[in-house]
Amino acid sequence: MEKPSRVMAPTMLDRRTFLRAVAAGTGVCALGGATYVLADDGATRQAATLKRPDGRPRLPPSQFLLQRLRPMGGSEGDPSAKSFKLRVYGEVESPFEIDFTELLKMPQVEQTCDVHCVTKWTVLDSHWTGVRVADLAERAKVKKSARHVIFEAAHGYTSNVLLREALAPNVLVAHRYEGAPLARPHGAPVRALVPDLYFWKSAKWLTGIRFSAVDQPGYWEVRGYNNHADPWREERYG
Ligand SMILES: Nc1nc2c(c(=O)[nH]1)N[C@H]1C(S)=C(S)[C@@H](COP(=O)(O)O)O[C@H]1N2
Ligand SMILES: [Mo]
Repeated sequence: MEKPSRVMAPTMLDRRTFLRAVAAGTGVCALGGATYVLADDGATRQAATLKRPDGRPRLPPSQFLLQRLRPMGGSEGDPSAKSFKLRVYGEVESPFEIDFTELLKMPQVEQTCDVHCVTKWTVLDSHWTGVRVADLAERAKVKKSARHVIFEAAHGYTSNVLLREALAPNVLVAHRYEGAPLARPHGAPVRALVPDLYFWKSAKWLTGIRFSAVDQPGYWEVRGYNNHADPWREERYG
């Protein structure tokens, strides 16, 4: 069988829509029961007709569907929850460090959201558990002067997000994906999750959250990628 390039779960679309997408294509094959590979872009086109509650299309321009996250690599950090420490600091009144046990004692959010990689794959309805960056910010007492959040990860990887956007309720420090502890390639034990920006903003193997008055373009942002990274505006490159 060919390597699947476009895969999706039929449960994401209603049955009629799914069958219409299949009919428009040249073939479908079952992969492990619940997964289908579409030979054409029918399903992706159908997904593009879905809308978010905020009116934006579920599928941002030029994206296609995958069923699960594709591991995109990067320099892995220590995956052990036991040695995990997250530093929350910078433009705050009460900087702190939190270990994994303490992180689990903070309010836990379970959420379903879509993620969009700049390499053009999208995963709809991914399930995550984690702690809101907004709750960590409140605990640190972020100063009025703060405007940016810098996510810091193993081996110097960073990503920058506007404070206003990092405080959105769907921005998490995530430790579970699809009902299981985060797997190592996806950032174990803890990653950032910023669903409404291209996925490179979602730093894996997270070590710190730094609040800042000034912007500091991150790893990809200084290598030609867009500083903001809004998938609906196709902010791919700088
Ligand atoms: N620490 C770290 N985080 C990272 C990266 C990385 O190289 N290092 N890559 C980013 C990019 S470019 C993407 S698309 C996503 C991929 O996440 P995934 O491998 O879980 O699919 O992680 C982001 N977070
Ligand atoms: Mo990426």
